[in-house]
Amino acid sequence: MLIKKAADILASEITPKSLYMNRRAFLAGTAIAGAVAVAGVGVQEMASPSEVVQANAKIDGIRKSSFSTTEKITPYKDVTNYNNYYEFSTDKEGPAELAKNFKTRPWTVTIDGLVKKKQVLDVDTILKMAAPEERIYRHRCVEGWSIVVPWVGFSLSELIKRAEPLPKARYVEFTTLNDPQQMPGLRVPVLDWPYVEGLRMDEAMHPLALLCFGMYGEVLPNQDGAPLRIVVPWKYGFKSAKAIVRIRFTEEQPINTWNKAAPSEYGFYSNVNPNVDHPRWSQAKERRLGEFFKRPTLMFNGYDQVASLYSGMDLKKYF
Ligand SMILES: Nc1nc2c(c(=O)[nH]1)N[C@H]1C(S)=C(S)[C@@H](COP(=O)(O)O)O[C@H]1N2
Ligand SMILES: [Mo]
Repeated sequence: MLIKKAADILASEITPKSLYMNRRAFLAGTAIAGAVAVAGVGVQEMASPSEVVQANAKIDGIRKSSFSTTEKITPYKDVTNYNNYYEFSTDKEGPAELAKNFKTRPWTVTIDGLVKKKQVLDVDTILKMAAPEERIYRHRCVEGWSIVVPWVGFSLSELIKRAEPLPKARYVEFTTLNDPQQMPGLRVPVLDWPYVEGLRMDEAMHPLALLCFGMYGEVLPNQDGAPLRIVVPWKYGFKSAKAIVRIRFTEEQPINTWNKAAPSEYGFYSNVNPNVDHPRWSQAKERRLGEFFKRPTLMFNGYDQVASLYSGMDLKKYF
């Protein structure tokens, strides 16, 4: 997306000193955030020392889902070697290699904000909340490519309802891990880290919104967002945050990272919409990874069942 900007910053602005200072500020910040989280939140299920997860480990007991498309599945090697994951690299071929040794255990997710049950949950506790389903979804990147992926997970609503949001909670915010030791892209100020995304509560509660921890029958590869990510198939790919560590319930609309970076190009809603061009390119067509000819992009990426969430909204204004 902002690759040119990243290259410019890289060439001109980063000095070893500024990197060093950023890193110190980061370390101080996490120490404080950690203390606040433990003091202010009922730690119900703190990380039990979970075992290391093997890459490509099979997930047992996966059910099929009626939400799956019957379209041709994109080859695994394409989906796992062409990734947007700026915490590792702005180069799409980069994350596969750079995320190889990323540690996904122990891993906790902080649930906070406007909920009855503020808590810090071990990721393995979350994975046991509901039976895993295979959801074969179309996935459309704002940049014009798309993939069809057999994700594994369950509806995000399963987690949300257990957290018991307060009536005031109107939005859900997702935050990605911010660990520059492990994620080299975080040392480049191409985005305002950490990566933050959000959904309106009714979007997050829609059964299609997936809390995802696997693909192709196996645990998520690191470059695709292990150990836990969101997949919102009717929205452009950047709404689907990877490696999430915090789920916060808010009254105000969250400020999502890409909207902050380029508000005229990336909105909060970002529903797939062939009729609303990106300021720098058309969104009318897309290219499936591994295919040559482009195909038309469908409204809501073909997920018409979400249309009622937006009835009465001007989707050109709320892009
Ligand atoms: N934390 C984080 N999540 C992210 C991104 C990112 O850079 N960082 N990129 C987004 C974009 S632009 C896309 S298209 C999808 C890509 O997911 P995939 O690599 O599994 O295909 O992840 C999204 N989630
Ligand atoms: Mo994307």
